[in-house]
Parts: sequence; structure tokens; C-alpha cells
Amino acid sequence: MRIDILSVLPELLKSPLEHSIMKRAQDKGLLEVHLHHLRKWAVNEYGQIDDYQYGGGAGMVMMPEPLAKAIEELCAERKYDEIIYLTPDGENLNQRIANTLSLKENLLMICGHYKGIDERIREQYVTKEISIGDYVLSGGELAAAVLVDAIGRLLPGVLNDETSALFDSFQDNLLAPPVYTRPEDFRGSKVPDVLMSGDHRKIEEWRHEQSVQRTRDRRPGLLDES
Ligand code: 6GU
Repeated sequence: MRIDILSVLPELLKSPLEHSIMKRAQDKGLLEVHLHHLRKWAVNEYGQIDDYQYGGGAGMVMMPEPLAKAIEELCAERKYDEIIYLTPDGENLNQRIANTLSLKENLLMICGHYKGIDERIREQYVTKEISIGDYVLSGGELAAAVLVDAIGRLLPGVLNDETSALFDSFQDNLLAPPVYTRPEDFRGSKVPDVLMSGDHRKIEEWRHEQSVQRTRDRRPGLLDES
């Protein structure tokens, strides 16, 4: 998969992509992430990409011209399956959306800043708008990093144990069961007997029950969605 990201602060995106699983995905050639600085398409030699909003009010708006030029230049080189704008008024990201996007070939992500981007870019180019939750961040970059991570780890071959993403929280709308490692007795608190039993069928049953119980206790709404 190839992901192109348009941003005025691409530096913010670098570190999250250079470590751990996202690094491995790229090293293995399963994921390519290309960061593009929007200033490259600025309207003047001062690097201007934002301006005051019509109608007045505090906060700058990202101008349509640099974004349109950037999007058109990238779209001339390949067909994007989705042009995604990261915005707090977008659709809330969830595992289903991440799963769907992980099946695509080329994604273009646009990170907004200030008051956001001119509405006409949303109307004319953007095919999908995604939020990562009901709170406001200073820009779309951290949200894009979250989205790339959620998608990237699902690409076949990225995780060591290929099946492990299948048992993540939210696959099947269930939260993950509790997990334990050594020691068996941690300061008087013991690992549940069933996990020490060696009976794999019983262990799977127990994990499923724990998942359901945990989901009922913490996120009952998820059970209605499935
Ligand atoms: Cl995608 N962008 C910004 N700026 N804030 C957010 C968000 C996105 N998702 C939640 N809050």
C-alpha cells in the first residue's frame, strides 16, 4: 500500500512512522508513506498557504489553490482509492473503517491546520472525512499518524503472528480479554488456573467469556452494533 500525506507540519508525522511496527511495514516494502510539504505549492514566495476567513472571525483557513495544485499533481501520477481529510467533524474512526481502508492500494491524506481547509476542496476533491474522536487537536497530523498505524498493522505480513490482528479488541466488536505473563504469582496475585491448564479449548472458551464480560462492563454499546 502507498499512502501520500499532505501537511504543513510533516515533521510531526515522521517519528511515529519510524519505529516499531510502522517501521517494519516500510522496511518489508509492504507500506510506503510519502510526506509532502504543502508549502511546495504555496501561492507566493513567502510560502503563504493560509488566509483570513471570509465573513470575519478568528483563525486562518487553508487556501484552496495550494491544496488543489498538490492534489492534482499527485492524482496525475496515480489513482487514489480515497482522498481522506482528517477533521474533527468527520466520521469517527473505528476498526471497521480501518479494516476497509487496509484493503486499498493508494490513499491520499490531507492534514488540516488552523480553522481547517476551504470548504470547496472538501466538496471537489475529498472522498472521505475521518475524525479520531470527539475532541479537538491542533492539526490533522497526529490523527493521520493514528490512521496510518491502524491501517498499516493490518496489511498482510506486517504483524509477526499473522493471526494476531484477528484477536485485537474491536474485531468482532469485542474488547480483548486480559493477558498474563511470568511470574505465575505476582506479589500474591495469581494467574487464572485455566491459563495454566494446557487445555486449549477451555482457554479459548474462557477468553471469549472474558471478552464478552469486559465488553458488557465497559462498552455495552459495542454489543448492539454487532
Ligand atoms: Cl482528524 N483533526 C483534528 N484537528 N482534531 C481532531 C481530529 C482530527 N480527530 C479528533 N480531533
